[in-house]
Amino acid sequence: MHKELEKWINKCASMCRPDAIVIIDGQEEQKRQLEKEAFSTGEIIKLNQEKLPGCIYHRTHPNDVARTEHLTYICTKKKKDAGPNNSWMSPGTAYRKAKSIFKDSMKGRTMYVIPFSMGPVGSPFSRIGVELSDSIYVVLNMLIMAKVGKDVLDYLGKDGEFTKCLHGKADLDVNRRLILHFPEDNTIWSVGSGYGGNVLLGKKCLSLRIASFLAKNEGWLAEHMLILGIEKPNGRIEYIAGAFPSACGKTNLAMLLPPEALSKKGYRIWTVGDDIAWMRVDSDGALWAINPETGFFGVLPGTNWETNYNAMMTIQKNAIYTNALLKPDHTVWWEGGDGPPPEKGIDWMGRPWKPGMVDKDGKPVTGANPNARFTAPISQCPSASFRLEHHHGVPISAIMFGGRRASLAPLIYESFNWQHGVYAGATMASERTAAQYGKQGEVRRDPMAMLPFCGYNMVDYLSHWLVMGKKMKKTPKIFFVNWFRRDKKGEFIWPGFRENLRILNWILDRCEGNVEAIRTPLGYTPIYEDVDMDGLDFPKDKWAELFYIDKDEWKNELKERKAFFDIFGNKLPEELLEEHKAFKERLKSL
Ligand code: GTP
Ligand code: SPV
Ligand code: MN
Repeated sequence: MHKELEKWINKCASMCRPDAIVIIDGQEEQKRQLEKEAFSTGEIIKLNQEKLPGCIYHRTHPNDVARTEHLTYICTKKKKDAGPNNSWMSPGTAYRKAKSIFKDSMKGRTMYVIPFSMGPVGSPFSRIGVELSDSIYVVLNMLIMAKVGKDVLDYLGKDGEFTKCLHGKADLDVNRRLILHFPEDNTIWSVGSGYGGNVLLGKKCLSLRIASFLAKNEGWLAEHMLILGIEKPNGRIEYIAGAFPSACGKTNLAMLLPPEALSKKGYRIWTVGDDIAWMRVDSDGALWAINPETGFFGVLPGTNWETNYNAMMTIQKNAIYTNALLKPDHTVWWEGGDGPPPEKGIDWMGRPWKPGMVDKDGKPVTGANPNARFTAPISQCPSASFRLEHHHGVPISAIMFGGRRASLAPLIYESFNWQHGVYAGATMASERTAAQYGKQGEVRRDPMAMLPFCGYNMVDYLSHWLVMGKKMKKTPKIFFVNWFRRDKKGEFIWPGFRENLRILNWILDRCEGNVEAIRTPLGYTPIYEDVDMDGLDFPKDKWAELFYIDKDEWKNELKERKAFFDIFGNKLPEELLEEHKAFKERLKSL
């Protein structure tokens, strides 16, 4: 066995004092055994096996339903290495605080050892981690989300490098919850939570926070991005990566079903990933990306056969449903799901529920939590790409940045060049969603959708993006999208979802030099006639509404951008200030 791994497991065990230690082998039999055990304790509920074969249900603690960004820390020796946007704790303090919570916390429980690979085992793109956890729910999720088991241990050999990931539920007390990252030690400690991104440590913690730190040092990119392939009627497949903040449409876009008129022409979508992209400049000088995950951890509310057919297909079997409404027939429902609400059920907090219920303030009580999620294997998605196992992933033709803005930002614009595109990404802002605790709807700056996920100083991250552009022979074009602009009545102007393919198609046309565009102060925007509207009745005046540039609003936006940049003092790369000034000038001429 791997000496360092053994030593580390023993060290953690002597702190947490589990009754037993079990190594997860990745085999079906062990999985079934663990499920059985979790059914008997009530940790997990078996769903209707006729209607949802292989599916299970779980509720997290009511105070533990989304990532807790305010309890998430980057623990570098020097505070400045975490930067002004991260919560920071010194490694000494962090280990000490967490130790006092971890101490004896696994008494009466089992510690599971989960060896996992993010990315195909053996690919130079991949990274190995080992998660120790006292939660069967975590084990079952990890089995879907990453490559788990004996193969990984074999690959690790006697002295392979791995990220040390320790997770314990402890007593699920929010006051004793810490999500700690030690990039300099290649270590993650998470305690006091049982929810998704806080505890599936291969996901945000390793694949974004730790990986972004490694990527900066090693010259690659770890990003909060979906990856999809668009197959054109001529058979060519071009790949696009896109960064949108949490609950802003990555999963939906990644597995989009082409609108009928386009599908008849031969358009197809191939899903590579819905949340994370690791990208490198490959031997050909182009940017290539892998999705390090093997599963989706997607938002349930709003997902139905109409909005996301492929997701619905994916979750009909072998899926984990978290914090949904449990129906009497042991199937599940959520707000914005299919069909009318059931007459009754048990809500995400375990209470009897009926449609129309209101709380003491008169607000509707939802059956599912707004951040209820499904976990399911990508391989079950009808649009799963055939390149998922490729060690170098897919070549990226274009990058999209996007946010949720009710006004201001147009449906799409193309940046003038890489540097301008980095500026567009750096100044991204979006309305807060249920994926994170905090005031919903509030606009916050979220550069490249990485604000909660960058494992080092954001200003160094932005510089790194500029440097990466110089490393490529040909940089992908960078676009900015906003599916969420609203009209005066508060309705979304653009129908979104599958119709977004029309915009993706324009992106490819621009990459291939097939169409001209309108030069605006923001960047290039599409000529209405160049967008394939076959089968969609979307009149030109509504289109104009989507692209209206409100000068006063933008003036205010400029001020907010400047205030955000000021956080970084004189550290901000000169290039971004240049872009900011140039943009200001262009706006004046409007
Ligand atoms: P994370 O998993 O948190 O990273 O989220 P995500 O970026 O994958 O978001 P997801 O695709 O799950 O979408 C979140 C919400 O946005 C859902 O409620 C969707 O219904 C809604 N949504 C997605 N795409 C569109 C769109 O094109 N238009 C509109 N109006 N809503 C959308
Ligand atoms: C997100 O919030 O961006 C997610 C869900 O993808 S979680 O895994 O909880 O971070
Ligand atoms: Mn995400």
